[in-house]
Amino acid sequence: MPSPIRTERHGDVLVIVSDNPPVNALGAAVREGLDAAIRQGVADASIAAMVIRCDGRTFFAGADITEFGKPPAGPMLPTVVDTIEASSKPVVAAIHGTALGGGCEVALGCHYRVAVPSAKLGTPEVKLGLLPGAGGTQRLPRLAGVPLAMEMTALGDPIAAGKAADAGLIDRIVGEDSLEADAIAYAREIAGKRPLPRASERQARADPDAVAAFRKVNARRFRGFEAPEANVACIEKAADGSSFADGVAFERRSFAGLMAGTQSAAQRHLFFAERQAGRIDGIPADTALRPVASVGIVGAGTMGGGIAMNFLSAGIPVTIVEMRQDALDRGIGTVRGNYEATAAKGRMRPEQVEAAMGALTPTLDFGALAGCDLVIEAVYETMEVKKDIFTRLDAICKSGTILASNTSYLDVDEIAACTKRPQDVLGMHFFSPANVMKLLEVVRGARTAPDVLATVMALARRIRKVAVVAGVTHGFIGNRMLMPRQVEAMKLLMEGATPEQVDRVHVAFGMPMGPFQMSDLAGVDIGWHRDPARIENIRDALAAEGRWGQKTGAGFYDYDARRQPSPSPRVAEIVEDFRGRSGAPAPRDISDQEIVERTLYPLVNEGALILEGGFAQRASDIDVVWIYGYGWPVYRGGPMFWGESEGWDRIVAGLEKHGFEPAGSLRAKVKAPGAIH
Ligand code: 3H9
Repeated sequence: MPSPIRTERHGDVLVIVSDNPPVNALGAAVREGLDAAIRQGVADASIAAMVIRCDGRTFFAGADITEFGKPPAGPMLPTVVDTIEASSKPVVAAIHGTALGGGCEVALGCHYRVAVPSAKLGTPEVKLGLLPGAGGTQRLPRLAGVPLAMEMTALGDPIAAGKAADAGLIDRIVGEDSLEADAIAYAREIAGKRPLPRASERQARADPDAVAAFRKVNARRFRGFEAPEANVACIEKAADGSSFADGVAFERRSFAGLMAGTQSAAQRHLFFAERQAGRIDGIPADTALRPVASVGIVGAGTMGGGIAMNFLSAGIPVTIVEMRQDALDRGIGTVRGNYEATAAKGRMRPEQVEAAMGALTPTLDFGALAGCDLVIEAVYETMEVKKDIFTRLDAICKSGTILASNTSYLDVDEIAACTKRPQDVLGMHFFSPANVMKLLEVVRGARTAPDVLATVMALARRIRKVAVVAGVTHGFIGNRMLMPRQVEAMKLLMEGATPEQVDRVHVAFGMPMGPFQMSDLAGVDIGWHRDPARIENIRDALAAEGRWGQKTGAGFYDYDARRQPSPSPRVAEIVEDFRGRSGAPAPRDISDQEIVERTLYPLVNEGALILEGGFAQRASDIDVVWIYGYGWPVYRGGPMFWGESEGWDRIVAGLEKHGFEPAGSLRAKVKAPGAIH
């Protein structure tokens, strides 16, 4: 195999070039080549300075994540970075694209850094449950100061070249199209300067109050995660007067500890899961896509408006149809209000708000959808209403228009069957609030054409969603798995648990909220038959009393004027009443562990059944659904990853103990452990 690293002489400057597509990850061959090239430059008396740059779309995007967990090969990255820094001749990093993680650390090991204006620098290791492990936590604060180093490492977001230059991380911003030439010229300028500026030889100083404030401000965001605090601790170490060597030793220990833990394994799993989710089994990657230059939406309610915003924000014009003017006005008002709120927070410019609103055409005329490339129906969940809309769309839309339903449960094949073009029909299940939530379940009907599915999956990327292909099954992936959890949560109430206890266990697990908090937020009346005289379960009783959740100030909890919940004596009475009427045994103490086993194990089991039925392409897709659609804690990797780390034998035993029938594939896993696919 030829080395991905080559060297090119430009007079007395040696340019070291990496060509390791797609993102110049620092795999073993790259590290080996870099190490050898630096030594070559140092040894060659005719070379005065060196430049490191990358071919392709980016500077090194980090260590090669696929190597993690495998036996080490070649020189280790910290050693390579030390070799660069120790060079007796100046080394200049020439940065374009993204210098991330180990790539940023290579740049920090260089004596100088130049970058094009569009370049970004970052240490996103925290998003993989890690920290910069090649001296980054020690060099970064020494160069950029503790506050920025804390932000970059513990939050993981990259910064633009301009900001990096202001912070002292970049020595010169060079021409967007003349990176190499400008870097060589810069190398010649500094070639004779001594001593060489080495980050490791500088001092960092921390303000303890600022560090404490940083921890406090981000406490919520860091809840449950191990890596952010480990990053902060390393930055503190760099600034507590310890030697660079001691700081690096501290960093190495922390890095190794995180790498061996389940959180990082979970987060690395998600990195690849998210990228894998976009691939459609059985459809060639080069399938010709249908152009989507205009979108129609039926229904300007909360969902319709939120869905519209995704396209408007991506510059795709939207025609939105309602039946009544007041509903249309209300919907458009909400869209504008949302954009203006974003602008007020400084995340959008007023002219961007106007551009987005200018691309929105509100109308009462259904016929205005005729020319749209994609029409998404977002009305309420009644099959008859949906069928009526699809029949009308079928009659008016031009040939080739993709017709999508935003249904959360209904049979997409049945909807498609009322059209003469079932091949053009599929589900696009957005999650509420649709302008915020990243997940999109793309529901592939039995007759959905491959190019229709491929087009919508590609479109999802354009509107910055994480899309997952689901099959036609009640509730698709996410909501189908939610159902057993909700059923069991209600049973737990009858047996003696309280909504507070069940929710607390879920929040402690890392979910943003528990099943009862979720019901109160979504609306206890969702799916209610609307007959106050017909009370068959606790939910009916709540709904009949107008306890519809947060919106009515009462649900499974009581709410004060600021929507702060408190335990509800009335709910306790209702539960007690039901218990009496149904002849259920007296309430008993229920352990937190039982709540986990009875609400989360069946959810995982349902995931296995979904896979067995072919309604999800792969287990990692299910994990993506739960992370991006339901707030499953990232550090637990999604339900299927968690099931494996919990142990399939434990899951199966727990299911059986509580009277559930474990999926066949889970039983099989007990005999042959490993990941479920
Ligand atoms: C680290 O550096 C640890 C060190 O501190 C310590 C060491 C001791 N490795 O995202 P894309 C693949 S940890 C291997 O679709 P984009 C990716 O899987 C690392 N593979 O492109 C995909 O493959 P496929 C810290 C990688 O343009 C393909 O490249 N660095 C890596 O949307 C294209 O990726 C990071 O965490 C990698 N490091 O975004 C940066 N990176 O086509 C992680 C990507 O088969 N990477 N791949 O699915 C990113 O954030 C984005 O990939 C990037 C490009 C912004 C670079």
